[in-house]
Amino acid sequence: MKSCITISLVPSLKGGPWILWDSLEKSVKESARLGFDAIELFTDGPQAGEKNELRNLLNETGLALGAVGTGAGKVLNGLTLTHPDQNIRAKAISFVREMIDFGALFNAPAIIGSMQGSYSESTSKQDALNYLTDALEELGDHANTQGVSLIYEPLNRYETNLFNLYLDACEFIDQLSTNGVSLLADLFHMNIEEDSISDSLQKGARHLGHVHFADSNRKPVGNGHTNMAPIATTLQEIGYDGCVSAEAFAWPDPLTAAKTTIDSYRKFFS
Ligand code: LER
Ligand code: MN
Repeated sequence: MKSCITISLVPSLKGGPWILWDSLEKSVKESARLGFDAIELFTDGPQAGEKNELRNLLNETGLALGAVGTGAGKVLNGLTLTHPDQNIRAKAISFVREMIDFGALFNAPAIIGSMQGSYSESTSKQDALNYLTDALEELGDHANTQGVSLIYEPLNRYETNLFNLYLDACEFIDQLSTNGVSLLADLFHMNIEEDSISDSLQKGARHLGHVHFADSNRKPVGNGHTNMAPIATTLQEIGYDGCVSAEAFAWPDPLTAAKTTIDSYRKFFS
């Protein structure tokens, strides 16, 4: 497994669940200094920093790019893959495509979290699921051509009404034709929704592609009441070898949050 930490390059979203908020250079260097293996980037689009800055920083520090988030497509631009307006769905697909290409330059998958949207009065559940299926088929195949996977993330009930449970999302992925999509287990969302996080991870190990590492209250692991030891044991038992990526509030401040996270990672995973 790889220890990974989120870096947001979108200051207007301050207060969101990302740990480091400084410039790309400062955040990458701080992640390396603390001993993380990888970073996960949240950007406003398919670029980070100046030209070649990200590649140079990754080369210099030896860190990997673990994943790129696509949520800015929704939060900043109002796009979702299940929007009732066909034009907006098309723009959402283009945005995710560009994010896949951006991540692929560094061998990193893109994550579809809030970009999945929700069904509503103007889109039936079945229509939304059809739109999501079409988008994931197209984008999963596209990710394959770029040599990366596409990561789909079930979210808690307050953020989507499409898939809240990890195993429901597994069944949904099973019936896709593309093999380009894997799943994200966000331990914060799972703490709200699952009967047992460990059981779900065990039963759905076949699709696990990324983990968001946060405590019950979305603070860095160690500040809440999630029982992390059995979850870590399960991840080891199922042979998960991807990123354990801290997507949590920068509580009480970014540097303390980063330090708490790496300490917790070492406590549970080494
Ligand atoms: C994204 O990874 C996520 O977990 C969402 O809660 C962001 O809104
Ligand atoms: Mn997440």
